[in-house]
Amino acid sequence: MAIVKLKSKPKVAFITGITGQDGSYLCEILLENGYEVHGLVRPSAQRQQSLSRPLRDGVTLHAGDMCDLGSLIQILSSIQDIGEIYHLAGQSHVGLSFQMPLSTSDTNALGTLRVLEAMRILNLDKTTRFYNAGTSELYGCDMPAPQTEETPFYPVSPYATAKQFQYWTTVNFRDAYGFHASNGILFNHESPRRGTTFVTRKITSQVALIACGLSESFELGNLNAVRDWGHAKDYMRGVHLILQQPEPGDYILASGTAYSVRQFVEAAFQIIGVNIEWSGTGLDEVGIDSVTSKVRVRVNRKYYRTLENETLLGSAAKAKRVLGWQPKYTFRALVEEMVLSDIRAVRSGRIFAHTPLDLD
Ligand code: G4F
Repeated sequence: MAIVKLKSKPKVAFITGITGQDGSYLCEILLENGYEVHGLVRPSAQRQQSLSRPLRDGVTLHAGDMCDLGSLIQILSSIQDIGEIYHLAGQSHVGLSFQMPLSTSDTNALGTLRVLEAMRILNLDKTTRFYNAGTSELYGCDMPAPQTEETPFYPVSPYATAKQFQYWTTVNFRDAYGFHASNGILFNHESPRRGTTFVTRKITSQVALIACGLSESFELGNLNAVRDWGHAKDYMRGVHLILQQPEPGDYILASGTAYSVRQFVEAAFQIIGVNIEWSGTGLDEVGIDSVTSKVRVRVNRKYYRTLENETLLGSAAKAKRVLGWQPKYTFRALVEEMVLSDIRAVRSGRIFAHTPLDLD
C-alpha cells in the first residue's frame, strides 16, 4: 500500500524591523526552518535594499509604520494563519534618544502597544505568539553583576524608559488578556551587519580603513564603558527558541563576559597586527600604535552620553536551562569576523572614509 505523505503547512511569522541587523538574521533562521516570512518596512526605508535578493524572494514585505495603527491592522489582517510575531522595530540608538525622546517613545513604546492592540482588535490573542525586543538598557547604573531576570530596572535614557514601557506592556497583555507574549532582554549583540553608529561597528569599520591606508585615526567617547557583547546570529536563535516554548516568559540573552570599549579597540587592532598602547587620561587619552607611534584613537566629548550606563553584564542562566540556548561565538571570533568583513567591504568600495555624524 502506497503511503501518501501530507505536506504540513508552513508556520507563518511576521517580523517588524526585518531590514535591521536582527531582523535579517532572524529572517534567515525562520526561512531555514521552513517558515513563510512576512516583514514590515517603512515605505521610505531604503534599507530594505539590505535584504539580499535571494532572501527577499522568500519573504513578503509590507509597507507600514509603527506609528500608524491603521496600517498595522491592515497588514496583520491580510496575512493568513499568522502564528508568530517578532517585534524588533524601533529607534535603537541610545545616544540619539536623548535628542529625540518624543519620537523614540512614540515609535518604541507606543509602537509596541499599537502592535499588541492590533492583535487584540483582530482576535489574534489565542492564535498568535508575540515576542518583544527588550534590552539590557533596562538596568540602571551600579546594579549588581551579573544582571538576571530578577535584577530591578532603573532606565537611564529616554530609549530605556520607552523600553521599560514596552517590557511591562508585554507582561500586561500576557497577564490581563492571556496573550502568549514574551520579552527577550538582550545584551549588546553585534555583527558585520551592525550599523556604523554603534561603537563596535564604528571601531571595526575605522580599523579596516586604517588597515587599507585610507584613514589615519578616529574618535570615540567613553572608553571605560563596559558591555557584554555577543553575536546577533546567536541571539536571534535564542529569540526563535523563546517563542517555541509552550508558556510565555521573559529571558535574558547574554554572553556572560564583559569588555570595555578600550578592550574592544585593542582586540580590533590585534586582528590587523597592531598593538595599541594608551597614554593620557580622560579627554586627553590617546591610543597609539606601539611600533609606529602613530596616534590611532582620540577621545571626543561629543560622543559621550548625557547619562551613561557604565557597566552591563548579563547572566543567561535561565535561557540556558529552559531554552537550551548556548551562544557559539566567542568575543574574539566576533571581533575577527567584523574586522575581516569590514576590510573586504573597504576593498570592494562599500565603505569609504567619511565625516562621522556627531552621534556615531
Ligand atoms: O554601541 P552603543 O551605541 O550601544 P548601546 O548604547 O550599549 O546600546 C545598544 O545595545 C543595547 C543592548 O542590547 C540596545 F538596547 C540598544 O538598542 C543598542 O543596540 O554604545 C556602547 C557603549 C556605550 O557605553 C557608549 O557610550 O559604547 C560607548 N561609546 C564610546 N564611544 C560609544 C562611542 N558609542 C557610540 N555609539 N559611539 C562612540 O563613539
